[in-house]
Amino acid sequence: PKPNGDPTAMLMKSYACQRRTPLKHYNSFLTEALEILSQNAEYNDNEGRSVAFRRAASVLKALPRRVRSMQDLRCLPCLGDHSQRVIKEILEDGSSREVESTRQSEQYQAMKALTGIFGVGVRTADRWFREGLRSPDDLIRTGQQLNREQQAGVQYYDDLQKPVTKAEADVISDIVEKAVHAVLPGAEIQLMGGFRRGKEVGHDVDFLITHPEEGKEEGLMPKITNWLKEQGLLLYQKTTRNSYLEKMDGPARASSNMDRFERCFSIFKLQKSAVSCKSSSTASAEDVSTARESERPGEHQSEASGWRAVRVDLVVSPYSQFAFATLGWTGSKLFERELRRWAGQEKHMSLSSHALYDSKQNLYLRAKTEEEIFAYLGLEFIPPSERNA
Ligand code: DCP
Ligand code: MG
Repeated sequence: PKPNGDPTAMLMKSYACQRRTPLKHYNSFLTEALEILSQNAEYNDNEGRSVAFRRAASVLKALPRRVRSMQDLRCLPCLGDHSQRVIKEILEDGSSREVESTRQSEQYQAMKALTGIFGVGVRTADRWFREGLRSPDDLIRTGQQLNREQQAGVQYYDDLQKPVTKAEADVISDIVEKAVHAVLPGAEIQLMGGFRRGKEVGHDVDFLITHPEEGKEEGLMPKITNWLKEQGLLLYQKTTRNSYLEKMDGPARASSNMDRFERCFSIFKLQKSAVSCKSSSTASAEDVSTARESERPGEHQSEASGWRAVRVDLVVSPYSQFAFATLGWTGSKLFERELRRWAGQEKHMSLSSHALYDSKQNLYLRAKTEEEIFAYLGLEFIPPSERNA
């Protein structure tokens, strides 16, 4: 279709990694609705449908103005019939019946509560839902078998539901930096994920760690976690070893989106007194008054103590893979997915958090910076703050 002189439509590229998507945009009233349908599709194990709704939402996030009529959507990519129907209904009636009934549905609410537990994925949550379980309380009440991760997830459920603020992330950055430098001077630490994209809150705090002398980073994680444990800063941790081998994991497996770095999934014990007054304004009276309607036995009662639990992910990367790891751990998840799709479909390359492989030339493309990777991919460089696709 011809763009008809509408500059917005003309400029809207179809891959999210070709566009600038700021954190704050004009169409949350539409994107939140589409993302509920996306989430619900994910709960129903329908990945294709889930991605379609997420792509539609992402296009609206990149628009420079609020959508007021269906005319505004002319020539925009990624808006399927279903998404358009939902948008039309919201524009005309203020809300979509499908979205509202999904939001209220027992399945959606239970899946949200159950997958909200650290260590619980869609499959496990779905099995529990079919068995009649609806919440963390139900798991305890019925004495469900839980692994160590899920036990921690239930124990710290309320704390881990609360968004982590930037001020809290900064305090944790200082702690991680101190820990890493105590065990390996010269190591470099970078804040990743949503906070690198400029988010003010997150569900966890992500860090990438490396050392300019390749090899020095080997076996680093156990040293970091031991230091943290000795200081009494860790409530839970599970470290998985680096299992990346270029020969085996490169071109053949680069489409798998699980990376193979040495990685630590942890729960930090964060002293509230350590978080500066910047954040005390965000810990409002509301939090306190709405807290504790259902107290779980054995659960940490955050309001009564001087600390809270915070999910922290630590990743160690060899220096030669650091640029790829940085790109892969900055997100958003959709932006990452679109980068890999662009590489494969448009460039005959495979991109992972470890490497970029060019299938035409049969070689690995080395990079020291994110900018170089965008250049190899033939993409304009998009800074982290505009990767909020
Ligand atoms: N990531 C990925 N694949 C994984 C895990 C993470 O590509 N299996 C990337 C994309 C994410 C980033 O790492 O943006 C961090 O993951 P999070 O789940 O922490 O996502 P965010 O940090 O973006 O969001 P939040 O603010 O909810 O933590
Ligand atoms: Mg994160």
